[in-house]
Amino acid sequence: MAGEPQADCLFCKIVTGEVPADVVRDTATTLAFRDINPQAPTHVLVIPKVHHPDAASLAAAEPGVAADVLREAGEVAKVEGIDGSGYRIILNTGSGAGQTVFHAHAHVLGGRGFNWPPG
Ligand code: IU
Repeated sequence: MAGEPQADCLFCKIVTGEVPADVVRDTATTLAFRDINPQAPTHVLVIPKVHHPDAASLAAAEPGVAADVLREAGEVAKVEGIDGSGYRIILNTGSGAGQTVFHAHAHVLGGRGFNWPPG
């Protein structure tokens, strides 16, 4: 059922603590932790604690939690000190766009320059 933990989902296991993560922030509805393969000096993932396969599905089913994820992305940028110089919030959606983990997550990237359009 949408929103329920999935036994085979890595990020659900990080939420329960079954799989360890370097946690940056923890709220009632979200968890923020460092990406294991950072693409920038700061690279943090913000996930909802509920399981939805991508950000659009999350927003459709639980818009309040989707808003929590975006708000937390901004809080992460502040505590990591990248809010002044600018940062990226990235929501890869679908394998063709590079999504590899099908539990909604926002990448928060900063601490270096970025190109446009993105690769
Ligand atoms: P993507 O948007 O689905 O491609 O992002 C998934 C991210 O999850 C990716 O940047 C991975 O490096 C990251 N990740 C992680 O932090 N810990 C893990 O155990 C695994 C992937 I697997």
